[in-house]
Amino acid sequence: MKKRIIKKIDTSKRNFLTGSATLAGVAAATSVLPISIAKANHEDSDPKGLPDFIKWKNREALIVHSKKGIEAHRSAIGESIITPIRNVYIRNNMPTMTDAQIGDRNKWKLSVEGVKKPKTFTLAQLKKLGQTTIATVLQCSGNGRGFFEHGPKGSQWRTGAASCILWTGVPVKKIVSACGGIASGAKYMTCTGVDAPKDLDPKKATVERSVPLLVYKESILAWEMNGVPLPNAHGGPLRSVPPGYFGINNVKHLGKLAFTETESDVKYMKTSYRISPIGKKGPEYPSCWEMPVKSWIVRPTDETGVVKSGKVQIAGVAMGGTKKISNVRVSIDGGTWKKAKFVGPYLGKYAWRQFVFEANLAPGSHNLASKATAGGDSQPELRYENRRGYAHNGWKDHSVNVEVV
Ligand SMILES: Nc1nc2c(c(=O)[nH]1)N[C@H]1C(S)=C(S)[C@@H](COP(=O)(O)O)O[C@H]1N2
Ligand SMILES: [Mo]
Repeated sequence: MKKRIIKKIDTSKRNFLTGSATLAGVAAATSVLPISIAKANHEDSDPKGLPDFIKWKNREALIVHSKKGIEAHRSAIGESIITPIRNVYIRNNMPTMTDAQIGDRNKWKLSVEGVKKPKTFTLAQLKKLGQTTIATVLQCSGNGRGFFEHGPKGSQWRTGAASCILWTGVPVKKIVSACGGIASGAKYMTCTGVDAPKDLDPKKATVERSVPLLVYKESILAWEMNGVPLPNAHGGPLRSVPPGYFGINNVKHLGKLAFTETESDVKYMKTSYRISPIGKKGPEYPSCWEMPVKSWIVRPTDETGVVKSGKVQIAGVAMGGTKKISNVRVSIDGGTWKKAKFVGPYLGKYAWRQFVFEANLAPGSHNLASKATAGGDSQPELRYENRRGYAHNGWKDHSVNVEVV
């Protein structure tokens, strides 16, 4: 096993603020406190630098799979409940919109359709309708894909295409009432991003996602993330947040909110993000919607350095998707389970819950695993094999092996 080096980040070096950082990006970057995290062994696994549009992010915390897929190291997401923006993963189907494309943020337009009185709002007008703050887990449907053995296409995420975010924005309910209510016959809330480059076929490039209608009651359209204006890279100036639903349904650069009788027929709804058996695909398979219960250990891991025998704090995060987490159990021997303690604040059922289990570890190899329960569902031992490696919540693959000395 490779030894990882712990390194204190020198926050006096503000050179991440140069380059193409946007105003919101700068705000995001400077809003975090100095932290100490594990430095990856970049030599073999991770030689790439950060792409220009996220130069302000925390290079030490991230694994760069490609320009469109950047995840956080296991030890870089969960030490405090809210994930610092500089450590939050990026998944782009389409390129992040630039300041020039976005223009004046307050004049950003959102059209609302499938309501009694369709309207177009500017962001400034939306801000006058109401505001709230919610904590949710943002997680890519493919988080954990790297554990599948059949080699599914896409970023080989392990645990780090996930984060816990505080979003501020307007409840969709408020928009609905400002538009006289939902038109009759609607069965879905459909959100459309306007990031697709104009020269591409809109049916193939538009990120448009439908979720079951009632999700609107809990959803917000957010313009702030962890207390700063939503950075372009995370979908600024406006993004939909349907709590408990996989990342893809959290549409960035939101230009349209519609209540529709049918699901969108764009590729990203119809055929992509469908959980199908290996070798099969098509719109008849379930969409990546609600996230299943899941947990994983963030410390100790093989990234956090040498573990000394004796009392060890095993810490992790647990999420219930749309359900409240009821308990987390930890095993230090790959099979016997004991209850872990919840620590940190309860930020509502859509946030994740930090847990700690105090173990007595003898020298030698240990397999540390966690298993969460929410709304009566417990994590399965094994992954559900599927073509694109979606929705992995099996506890075994997510366990960690540590060497105790
Ligand atoms: N408009 C738009 N929305 C989008 C995407 C995109 O490319 N364009 N990517 C989706 C995917 S697959 C995920 S996992 C999340 C990633 O959000 P993040 O990059 O802010 O972490 O945004 C989703 N919303
Ligand atoms: Mo995703």
